Amino acid sequence: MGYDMSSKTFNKELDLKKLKPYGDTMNDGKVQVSFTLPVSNDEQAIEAAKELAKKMGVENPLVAESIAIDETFTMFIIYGNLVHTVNYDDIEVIALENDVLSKYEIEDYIDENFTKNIVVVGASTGTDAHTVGIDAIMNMKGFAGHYGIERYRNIDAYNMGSSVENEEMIKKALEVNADVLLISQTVTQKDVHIKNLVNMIELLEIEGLRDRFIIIVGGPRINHELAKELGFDAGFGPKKYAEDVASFFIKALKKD
Ligand code: B12
Repeated sequence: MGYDMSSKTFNKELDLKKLKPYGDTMNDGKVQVSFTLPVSNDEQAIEAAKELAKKMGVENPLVAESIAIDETFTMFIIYGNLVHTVNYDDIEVIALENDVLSKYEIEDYIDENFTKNIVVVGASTGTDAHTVGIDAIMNMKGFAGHYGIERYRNIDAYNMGSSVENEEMIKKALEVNADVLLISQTVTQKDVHIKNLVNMIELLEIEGLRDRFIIIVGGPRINHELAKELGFDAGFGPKKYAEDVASFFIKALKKD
């Protein structure tokens, strides 16, 4: 499956069983990769970066940028041709089936199906100090043209901010009689998010509270499959907004 630049003998027909990246010709495998090496920026470092790229399956690596971060760290941007392919037909995902309504449709749905406002408590939990994700979902002003749920007429939203301990969030949820918990996790280094999310579910289970709330997690590295695996009701990643999550929880609450 090599890429022979000189003879250009590679097959230029799209084959979903051997899917690979596209640059300007079908199956050319063009990719850009970026990483940092803990060495100084010199010829030896550039060669090491190329060798690593080749080991990743990037043929004809071109080091487009080698930038000294300081005397002993260098960041590289490399272009090349990926040799690997995937069989697209074999790819299976556990995706959330979610019929997304508009803000106004969600408000109407709540009017028609519930006798009280929906109460939502949100936070970025554990040691996580990132607030922009949870704010994007909750803040009145919204994000990227999507109003946050604080603006929804019949949702009472409590945004606790960041670095909120799981115990503290549960306490607040009980205090305001929450229906839904929204948890944001951005930092995934050393799987800290997994430990923290598992701890949240364990705490709720110990207290016999797991089924009392719809519990949803979101963040840049969160998807629905991971969320379900960890015991959450749903998971949302990038490019998801208040309408996505609210459409999910109103219907999940209706089912209960
Ligand atoms: C801003 C920022 C910070 C700010 C945060 C300020 C603040 N008030 O939030 C500060 C400077 C504090 C910071 C600190 C750190 N950061 Co930082 N930070 C970022 C940065 C640049 C942007 C993140 C962001 O705001 N994204 C915008 C939001 C809108 O996107 P989002 O979070 O994905 O949210 C969307 C979805 O994921 C989803 N979503 C998110 N949450 C939820 C929740 C629910 C319920 C739902 C439904 C959906 C949902 O909806 C949102 C809208 O679509 C990223 C790099 C980047 N460009 O992404 C690094 C980044 C996230 N940070 C990183 C790191 C490592 C750190 C530090 C550990 C650095 C350090 N060594 O100190 C610390 C950690 C501090 C801590 N204890 O948490 C890494 C994380 C790597 C990893 N995989 O773990 C990143 C990716 C940078 C990098 N490339 O290394 N950071």
